[in-house]
This record gives sequence, structure tokens and C-alpha cells, in this order.
Amino acid sequence: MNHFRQGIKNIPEICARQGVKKVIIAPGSRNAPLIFAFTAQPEMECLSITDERSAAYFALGIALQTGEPVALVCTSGTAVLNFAPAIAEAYYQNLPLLVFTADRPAEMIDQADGQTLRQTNIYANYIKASFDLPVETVVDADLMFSDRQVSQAIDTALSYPQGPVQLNVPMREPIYTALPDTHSHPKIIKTIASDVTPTRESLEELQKSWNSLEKKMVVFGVFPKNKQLNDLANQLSKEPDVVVIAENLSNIAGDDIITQPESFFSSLSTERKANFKPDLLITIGHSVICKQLKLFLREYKPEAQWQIESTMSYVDTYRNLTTIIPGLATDILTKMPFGKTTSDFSEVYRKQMQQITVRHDAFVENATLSDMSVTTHLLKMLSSDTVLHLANSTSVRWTQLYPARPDLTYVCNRGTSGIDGSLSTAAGYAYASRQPIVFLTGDLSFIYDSNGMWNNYIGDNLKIIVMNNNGGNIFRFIGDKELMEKSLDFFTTPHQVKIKSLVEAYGLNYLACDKTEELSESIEILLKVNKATVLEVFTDSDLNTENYKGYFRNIKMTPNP
Ligand SMILES: Cc1ncc(C[n+]2csc(CCOP(=O)(O)OP(=O)(O)O)c2C)c(N)n1
Repeated sequence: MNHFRQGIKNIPEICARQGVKKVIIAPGSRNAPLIFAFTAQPEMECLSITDERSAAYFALGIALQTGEPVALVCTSGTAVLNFAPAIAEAYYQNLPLLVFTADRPAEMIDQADGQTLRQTNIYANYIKASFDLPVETVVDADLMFSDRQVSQAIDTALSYPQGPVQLNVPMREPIYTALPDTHSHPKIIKTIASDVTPTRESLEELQKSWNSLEKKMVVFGVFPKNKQLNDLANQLSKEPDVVVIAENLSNIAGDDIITQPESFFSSLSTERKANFKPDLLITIGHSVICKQLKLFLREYKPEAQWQIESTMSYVDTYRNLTTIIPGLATDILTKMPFGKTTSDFSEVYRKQMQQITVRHDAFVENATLSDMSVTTHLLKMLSSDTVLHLANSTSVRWTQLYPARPDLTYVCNRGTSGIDGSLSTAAGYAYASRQPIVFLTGDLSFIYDSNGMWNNYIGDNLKIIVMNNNGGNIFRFIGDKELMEKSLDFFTTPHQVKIKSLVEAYGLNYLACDKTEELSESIEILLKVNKATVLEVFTDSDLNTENYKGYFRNIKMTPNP
């Protein structure tokens, strides 16, 4: 029996049976059989997005919100390359994307045929696995091979640490033919869930170190919201010998947790820094943004560093890594012998933080219209349960200067920190969520990914604030003014783009604010209106730069205990 296109027909069925229930389809011809197959599968929720770069980030946003795998389908050629930025981001964020790339048959590659390039393992350096399906499923073995690869690919994407997987699907003409009516009941392969725990001996070793190393610091990097982990962090922060540092993107917060590390470590005077040096450093989760923390820990080296729940092994950010601990932080750290020491380590940190809070509040209060005042107002006015999406560049950095709100969820594409997909990611997240979603972004990141508004799935729960300082303001924060003077425009890339026209072209609501006294009311209207809306706030890059540098001059004057 000839199983022509049976393999293609089975793909969405295997997906649905392995929990892949959403697919984003980008248009094309070579992928027509995949479009027929997915749109015919009753359990599959099919979305259509034209721009492949945006489609893939939209899928990433859905996977971030749901924790479930999302499939992507595109035609052959550069369409495949346009998925790449989001796939790289998904790889470093460990998000399960199933990427179906339609392809020409092998004999047509490098034969001057249209829309054709070498697609086998095309995302090699940032993909968990890549599979080439058979060009046709004629004999039983073809079909068995195709079904097995699809099931294996999904299982690979879902196994720890999760990640994106490519399935390259070469197909010969004819393309526009009906799929077979037959059902072949493809077999499913699944890896069972399993726990990883240290041996009793290893645990005893860790407990001995915990007891012998007096001053402990626990640093939380980027992490999805996790109540159990947050409870553990708050429990640890009450221990006199433990200091807990957590950036807002770790979604860890509490009264005794330091959630403004950039301000904190910028406030330490050289003479007093040694007082803040930990003996044991424990790092949990993904990357941190805070440069001052990295510099401090690279200079004031702890005797040991434990790394827990980092899906990328041997990440030695602080160059102190000694011990990698597989397993969950909540399983391991709860077994440590708490309350055995009388150290005042956390008290030293608490006193310093109290002083910083006073200086911080005084500096940010009553600021004139600027990216800083937008951040101050927004963080005060957001309703509980809001998911705050942050663009890379200064948007995420401004929020990191403020205490993290435990009732918010903070999200930012810090896997590869690109400015190219944050809007599409927020739009995908908002599509899959009923929570209020607020996206704070700079003007270049907004314009770069304005195609993120080019789809029929923009939820009313999506609100966007564009801090328009006419270019990449960050380069004026970090770079050397004299050195960059002559070529500054090549860094900041000022522009003439009318964001109002862009927003209205995509059918979203538009609001604008260019006066200090109107800011609070503008944000209030934005948060209240029941439609996807963009608030553009016009700010001055000179003032923003002065605010940012002034903020740290002010913090550096904090007296150290
Ligand atoms: C895809 C990509 N291209 C270039 C960069 C380098 N880059 C980092 S921040 C930035 C400027 C962003 O400007 P904007 O979004 O206006 O934010 P602002 O600096 O004003 O906060 C650029 C170009 C990047 N991170 N990602």
C-alpha cells in the first residue's frame, strides 16, 4: 500500500496526542500539505501570522505563558531563517518550540530552484535537536520512520532541559493534493518524568559545607514565577547568616530580600566592600543583568559556589563555580541545617539597604517627565497580577533600580537580549493569558518589532508604553561620551518614524503624553481602557542620561555601616 502523504497527515495527530495543541502557520506554497494537515486536525488551535520572525516570537510568548509546547510551520527559503532569532531565544530560555520547516526535495537543493537553501540542521548552534523527515512515505518503513521522528522530536523538546527542535519536511510535487482519508494510528514515544536528587553522601557533604561556611549569599537569576521557590527564598532571607539577592526577572521578592542589586552594590565604598563578602555563594536559575554584582563577586571571591537549577552547565559568571547540584533548589536547600549560627551577615546588608531605600525614594520622587518618572509611576500604578513585559535596553534596566513587587510577574527576553522580538513575545503572552499585560519598551525596540501588531490575535489585555527618547538612549548611559561623539548617531540611530501612524495602521488605540503633569492620568487611562492600546511618552535623552548617571552618583553617597 502506498502511504503517499500519510506521514504529513499524521504530524498534527502525533502533536495533539503529545500535548502540542497550538500551531502558528506562516503562509507559503511548499508548506501547503502541512497547512492542510494542521487545519484539518480538530484538536489543533491554528493561528496565522505572516512575518515569520514575529510569528516565532509570538509562539515563544505563548510557550512562556502556558509552559506548553507550541508548533511553528513555514515554507522553504528565507522564511526558515526568519524563525531563527526567536529559536535562539527559546533555546537559551529552554522553551519547547516544534519548528516544521517545509523544504524542497534533496535533489533540488543548490539547483537554482526558487526559494531553496540548505535547511538541514539550519539552526545548528541554538537548537536542541534537528530531524529530516523522509521526502515521501511510500512503504511502511518510510511511514514508521516519519512517525517515529516526529514523536521523538516532540519528546526531545519536552524533556528536561526543554528546548526548540526542528523538523525539516522535504516534499515533492504535486503540492496541492488532498491528504489521504486513511488513519494509520501512529505510535507515540514518551520519556517519563523523573526526579534527580543528590546521594545521601553528597547531601551530607553539602550540609557540612553549609555549617562551616558562615556567610551565605543566594543569588536568583531569571526564573519563571514559582511560588514554592519564592517561599524558600523568603525563608532563607530570615536566616541571620543568609543574604538573598534577586533581580526582578527572577520573580522572587519579599521584605528581607534585596531586589535592587544594581543600587545596592553601587553604594558600597571600596574600603567597606570586604564586609559584604560571602563565604558561600549559591546561584539559582538563569542569567543576571546586574553588572555591579558580577564585578563585586569576581573581586570578593567566596570560598565555594554552588549552582542549582541552571539548565546550562558550567556557567561560571562569577568565576567562582565549584559545585554543580542537579535537582530542585526547593528539594536541596530545605535540607540545609538552618538556624545553627549567630552571624550578623544579613543584618549588615539590611542596614545598608535601608539607607539606599531612603536615597532612592528621594531621588526618583517628583522627577520631571523622563524614562525614570514613567517607570516610577508605572510601577506604582500597575494592578496586582499584572504581567510586566520589559524590552531590553534601558526599559528593563530602569525597572531593576526599583524594589520588585511580589504581586507582579516580570518577563524579558534575556536568553539572547535582542531588541527584535519583545513586542511579539508580549503579544503572544497576552494572547494566551487573561491577566493584564503591560509592555514597557524603548522606541527603537518598538519600531523594530512593530510587526508584532500585524496579526489578528492582539488581545484587549495588551497595553504598551513606548518611552520615545528618539533612539537608543542606552548608548549614552554606557559609552564614553568623547570617544563616541563623532559617531554617536551610529549608536543611537535617531529617526523620524511617526509611531502614532504605525499604531493606527495596525488598528490599536493610541495615546500620547509629553507633559509631566499629564503622565499619571495618561497611564491611568491606558491601564483602564478595555482595548489594546499604545501610550507614547516623549522623553528627552539628555535628561534620561543625566537622571541615570545622577541616580548612581546619589547612591554612591550612601554611608556604609
Ligand atoms: C537584534 C538586536 N540588534 C541590536 C541590538 C543592540 N542594541 C541594544 S540596545 C539598542 C538600542 C535600543 O533602543 P530603544 O529600544 O529605543 O531603547 P533605549 O536604549 O532608548 O532604552 C540596540 C540597538 C540588540 N540588543 N539586538
